[in-house]
Amino acid sequence: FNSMKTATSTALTVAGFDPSGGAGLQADLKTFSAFGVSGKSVATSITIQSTLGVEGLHNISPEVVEQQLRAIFRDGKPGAVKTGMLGNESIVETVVRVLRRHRIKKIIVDPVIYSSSGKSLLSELGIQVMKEELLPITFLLTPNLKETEILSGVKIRQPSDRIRAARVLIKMGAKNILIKGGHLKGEPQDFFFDGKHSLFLNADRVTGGDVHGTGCALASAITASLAKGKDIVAAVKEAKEFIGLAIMGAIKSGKGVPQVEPLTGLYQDSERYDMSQRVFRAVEVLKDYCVGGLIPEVQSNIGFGLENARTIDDVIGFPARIVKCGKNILIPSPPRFGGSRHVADIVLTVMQFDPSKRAVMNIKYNSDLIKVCKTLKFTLASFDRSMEPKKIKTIEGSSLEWGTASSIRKCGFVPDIIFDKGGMRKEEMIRVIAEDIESLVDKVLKIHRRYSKILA
Ligand code: PXL
Repeated sequence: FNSMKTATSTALTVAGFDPSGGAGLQADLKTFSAFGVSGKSVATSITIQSTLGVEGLHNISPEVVEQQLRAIFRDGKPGAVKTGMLGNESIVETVVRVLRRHRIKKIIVDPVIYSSSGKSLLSELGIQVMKEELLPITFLLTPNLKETEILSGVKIRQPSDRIRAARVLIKMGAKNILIKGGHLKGEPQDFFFDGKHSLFLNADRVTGGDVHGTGCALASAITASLAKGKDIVAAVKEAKEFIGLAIMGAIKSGKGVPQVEPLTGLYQDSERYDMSQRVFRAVEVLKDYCVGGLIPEVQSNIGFGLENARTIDDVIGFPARIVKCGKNILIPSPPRFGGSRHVADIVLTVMQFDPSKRAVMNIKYNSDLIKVCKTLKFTLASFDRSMEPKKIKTIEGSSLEWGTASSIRKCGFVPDIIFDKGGMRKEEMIRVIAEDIESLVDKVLKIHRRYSKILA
C-alpha cells in the first residue's frame, strides 16, 4: 500500500436517503467528491421517492442515528458537518447532542422542511427543536424563502425583507445566514449575512424549470470548501459558481424533474481532454492525406465544441491555424480551448440551431470545389456579405455569426456547407459543418479526393 493516499479533508453529511439519487445523501457525497473531499454519510431517514416526487418516508430510529454518528466520530473528526433532512424532533435532538459533545464548529445546516413536491420532511416539533437547539450551534444556515419564513417568523414579501429575517435568525443563534433566492421571481439573487455585513450574490437563471437536489448540493459544496479551510465568504462564492455548473449540467433520468449533477465540472474536464486527443488524431489524418490544396490564403482552422458549448472557451481550435505548405499542411501549435475565434463563432452559431452539429472547418473557395460538394450530394447554403446590415460589420466577430445564421435560416436546417464569395478585404470561403471531428474529417477527405481527381 505504498501509494495509498490519505484524505487531506473529510466532511460528514447527516441527511436523508433519496433512492432516485438526486438529492440528500447521494447528492451530498457526489458534491464532496467533486471538491476532492472524502465524504462520510449518516442516514436519518429513508425516503420513498423517484424523479416524480416523494411518496413516503421512513425515519431511522434516533438510537441508530446516534450509533452511526458515534462510529464515525470514533474514527476521526470530520473537517465540517452538514445536516439536511432530519425527519423528527428526536433525531434533531440526538444530532445536536452528539455534535455538541464533539465540539464541532463548522456546522452547516440546510433546514430541510418540505420536499419541492410539498411533502413534509420535518415534524412540527422537529422545527421547534431545530429553532431552539440546532440554530445555537449552527455556523451557517442555508434556508430557502419558505424555510426562512417558517424559522424566523418574518414574512418575505420582497427581497429586502430577507435582511430582517436574517437578523432574527442570527439572534436565534446561527453565526451566518445564506438565504437562497432561487424561488424569487426574476433574478435568483442569494443574500448572505454574518450579523454585520450583507452580501448579495447574483447569478443568471440557468434553466426554466425546477431542478431536484440544488439545495443539498449547494450546502454540501459550502461544507466541502469549509472542510478544506476556506473562509465563509470564499466558500459561499465558490459554491455558487459550482451550483451554476451543476444546474447547467442537470440530467433528466426518469419521467419527472431533472436532477442536479454535481459532477458536471469533472465530466466537462474529461470531455475536454477526450476532445483534444480526438482533434489531435484528426489533424494527423489530414496531414497524412496532404490536404494543402484545400487551404485558403488566410489559412484554415477547425472548431469543435463541447456539448452545451456557450463561449469560445468551450470550443477547441488551433491558435496558429492550419497552415498550407505546398501540398502539405503544418500545425504550428497544438489545439486548445479558446484557440480559434472566427471558426468558434461559427460553431457556436450552428449549435444554437442544431446542438448535434459541433464541428466546423473553413477551406478554400472556388467554383470547382462547389461543384465537388454538389456531386457529393452535400447540402449547401450561402450568404452575401454585401447584404450584411452595417451595424453588424462594426462588431468584430459578429459578421460570421450573421452570415452563418442567415444561411441556416434561408436553408431551414444546418447544411453540410456554408459558403460566401467574399467582400471588401474578405476572402471567399467554404465552411464544412459536421456532427463531430471524425465526421468532419470524413467530409473534408471526400472533398479532397474528388478535387484531386479534377485537378489530375
Ligand atoms: O431537497 C430537499 C430534500 C433533502 N433531502 C432529501 C430529500 C429532499 C427532497 O425531496 O428527499 C432526502
